[in-house]
Amino acid sequence: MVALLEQKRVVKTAIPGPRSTERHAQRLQQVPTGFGINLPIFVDRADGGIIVDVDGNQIIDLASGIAVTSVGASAPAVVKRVREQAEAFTHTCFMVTEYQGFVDVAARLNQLTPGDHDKRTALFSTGAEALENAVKIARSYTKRPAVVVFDHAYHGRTLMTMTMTAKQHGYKQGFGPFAPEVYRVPTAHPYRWPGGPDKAADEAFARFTDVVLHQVGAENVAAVVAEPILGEGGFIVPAPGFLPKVAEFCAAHGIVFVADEVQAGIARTGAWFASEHEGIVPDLVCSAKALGGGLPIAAVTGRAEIMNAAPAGGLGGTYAGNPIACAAALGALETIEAEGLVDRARQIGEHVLPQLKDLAAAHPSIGDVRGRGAMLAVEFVRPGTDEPAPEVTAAIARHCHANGVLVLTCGTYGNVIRLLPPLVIGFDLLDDALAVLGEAITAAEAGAGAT
Ligand code: PLZ
Repeated sequence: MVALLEQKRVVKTAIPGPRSTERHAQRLQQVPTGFGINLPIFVDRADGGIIVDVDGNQIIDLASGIAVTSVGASAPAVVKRVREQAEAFTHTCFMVTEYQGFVDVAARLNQLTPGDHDKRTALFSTGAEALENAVKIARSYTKRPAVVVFDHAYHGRTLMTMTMTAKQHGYKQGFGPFAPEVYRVPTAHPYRWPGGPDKAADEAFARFTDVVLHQVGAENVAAVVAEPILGEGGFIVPAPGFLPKVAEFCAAHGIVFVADEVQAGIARTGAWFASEHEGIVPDLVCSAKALGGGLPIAAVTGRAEIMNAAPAGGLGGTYAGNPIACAAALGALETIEAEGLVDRARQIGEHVLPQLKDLAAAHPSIGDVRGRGAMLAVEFVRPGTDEPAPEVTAAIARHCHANGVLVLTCGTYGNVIRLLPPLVIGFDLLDDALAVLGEAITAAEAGAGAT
């Protein structure tokens, strides 16, 4: 992996610096405030583990544009294929005339997703669109209306996926009424399960079956939609055994089990798909984000008989599987294979998780550290309790940002720092970023103690 940019953290100005600050002020005159902003810096270039802003700061990227640029933000194979495709043609609409890239991406996903049954793949542009279509397909196949989702779930910002998303503030407030026939059940959250982590899988599954059988009626459920690791909701790894049982229950009741692998899929967790860690073979898999290596593309992949249930003309979209996005996806998948990035994600986890555990041992504000591969998180609480500490978390993120490390927060309670580095990042950069994170935690704990 040859990064074009110098892979080194360099803080030249305050972050955000004067140029970014000026441009941000212009943005506020042009763009609605409904778009949030994590770190208001304007980006000049990005590659490997480094983002260069317009003030010349070199910032360590622990966000990857929310798990998108796993192969780096300008991976050569992506750039080359995108350039060649743009020169050949930019668009035809796959429903108007056909092109090879769409079929090639579908074939790759049919092969890479869990299970060796006969599969089909439908391509779209965004993760939310993939989830919307998974629900449409499941309803067509089962001829049932209901969709079951989990606490802490995030599935998107469109009407259906916003309804399926758990967290109100930041995603749903003021945007209702929501779509009907969406039912929510607890997820087996080991850290926050009232009966403790050992009981989480069995008790959450008991609650799931109770709701599905007695409140909804299994015969009315088209799909159960689950993130194998919950992303925006707090990087929650469900207690082992919970999701396999849910998938088994779905199979027994003719319910389509949909894995939302939009954030966790495509090598991020040290497997091509996070479902693999528990041997789950979902009926449908939604992927997006890292699939496109930075260009917008999303997919629903699944059992041929389910995928083919939607009537002809029932699926599509003007830009669904756009040729340039397909070229980028082929470049991203090629890069993941050529550079061994599935293994690399696992190695990142093996390298970083012990360091996060050391931080947890040293810092009373850390309640939990968790994750798989390069999808890792630290949850902050008031010392000695499990009460969320979102303001401490925000202070830690601010400190990291000011010192040239881009981290993102997440979680239903806003008290989780998540680490989503590009998989091509060097270990030296990761270690540097973790040192900054450690300093940030020390400073925030001192600040919290002082107030
Ligand atoms: N499913 C599991 O993580 C997108 C959201 C950013 P889109 N997550 C980032 C924000 O605040 O808007 C996501 C996800 C999971 C679906 C989606 C939706 O994917 O490509 O953002 O539509």
